[in-house]
Amino acid sequence: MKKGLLFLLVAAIVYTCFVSFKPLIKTKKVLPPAAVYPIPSEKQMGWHEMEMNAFIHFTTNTFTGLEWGFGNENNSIFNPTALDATQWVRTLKEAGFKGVILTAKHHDGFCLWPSKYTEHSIKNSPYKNGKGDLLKEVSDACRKEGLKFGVYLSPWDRNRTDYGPPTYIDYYRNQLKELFTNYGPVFEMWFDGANGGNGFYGGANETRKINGASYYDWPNTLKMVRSIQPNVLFFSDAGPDLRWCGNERGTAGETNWNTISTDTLFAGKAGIEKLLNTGSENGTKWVPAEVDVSIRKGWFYHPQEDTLVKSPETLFNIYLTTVGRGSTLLLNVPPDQRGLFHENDVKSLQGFRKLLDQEFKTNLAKNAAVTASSVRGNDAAYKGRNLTDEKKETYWATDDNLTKASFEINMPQVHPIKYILLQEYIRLGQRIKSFTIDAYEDNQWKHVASATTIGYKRILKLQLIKTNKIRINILDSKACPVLSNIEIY
Ligand code: FUL
Repeated sequence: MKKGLLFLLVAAIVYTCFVSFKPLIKTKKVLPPAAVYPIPSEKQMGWHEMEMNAFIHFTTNTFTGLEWGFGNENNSIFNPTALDATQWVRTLKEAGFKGVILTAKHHDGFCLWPSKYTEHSIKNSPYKNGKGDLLKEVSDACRKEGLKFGVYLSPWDRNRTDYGPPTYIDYYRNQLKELFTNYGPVFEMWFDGANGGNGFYGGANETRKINGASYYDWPNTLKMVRSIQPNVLFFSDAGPDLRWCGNERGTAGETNWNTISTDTLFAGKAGIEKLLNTGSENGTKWVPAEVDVSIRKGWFYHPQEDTLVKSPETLFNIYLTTVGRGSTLLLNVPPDQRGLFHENDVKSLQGFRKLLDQEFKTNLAKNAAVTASSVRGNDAAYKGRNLTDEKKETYWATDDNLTKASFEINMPQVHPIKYILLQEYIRLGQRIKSFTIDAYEDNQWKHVASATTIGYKRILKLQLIKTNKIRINILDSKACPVLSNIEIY
């Protein structure tokens, strides 16, 4: 009897400790993988997620037929007759673009806002009898439609007498102050490295080259702009926030590292195109590549190019070689002399949207079962199934010592498949160096693709296959792989 009581007492104590107080007992937590530096800043992360932005090139060139205005254009030629900034922004929004970057001033020096520092501007043009302000019209339209607004202000100015001497830098900075003070938040500032040498320069009509490494004194210019708007992202050949991709054809590198060492780079430096295109595996800074490309042959509208607007299919292929290679697309759509996107451009953008919706209609991997070769600490927090839950904050990860791993997606039914989309969890750094894809078809595994980097997003187009099983083999990685998403179409 006594023994029985003792037993009951012990049982009660054990129960109390291990069952009723269970939430108080700590299970050993598996720590997330350590970041592989450098990693994106919060604002760079936001930019990655935008994926598609638009450029708008508009100035006196639209009326003269030039691509690079000489700087001696008469203000009176700038006269759009039916300008509608809302038509621009809505068309872009409907096509899926998230931000707009407007050429506030191109190389010809003509300003699309009534700058108080020059007479070479919209304020002396017939447009709205000199009362027009396109920075205001476009930034207002963007705010109304929910797109972000950015500016391009050409450092090279072929109109200015003082381009070359240091006083021009004050002029340039004064203009930046106007742009960053008067038009609301600017998400991106685009610094163009171009300098073709010759120009009007206030009547001098000569060639002026500057030292691109030192003339503009970028560090102090950026400091000044950041003191007005700390959240702006600076684009130039050399960053510091976003880099040029090295070409204007719409192709990011097939190997595309978001990392690069910028110490010896500057905007306009020759011979660095290849490096900019691929970035470098061991680069010391996170400076992702942005891909600028025009929907037309030129950056500005020219009527003779109305038949040369890129087709929806070409734009879709550009999407695959930009967003599909982990970059952001910056597609230029230039308004015509009326001040409207031309009908052909609008049609092409609509067709592009249709293609995107059609090709990426149903994600066959959504909620599919995943078997991974390894799961970090066997902890469900890092399970393979995180890859197919369509949540960007969950990810699959392996143990630290692994740089090779694989996972298999099992779909309930066999489907024809054309695209595989993968995303690394880049908040912990870009890691993967090479991977292959196999598909299970005719009772066997078949190799269907090989590639190098993934980064924010990688989309691979496959020869059409029919399968219900896909296997991703990570062959090499800078540290243990950390992937957040797979989609199959
Ligand atoms: C280049 C410029 O020279 C072109 O006119 C255009 O603005 C393009 C986006 O950048 O460097």
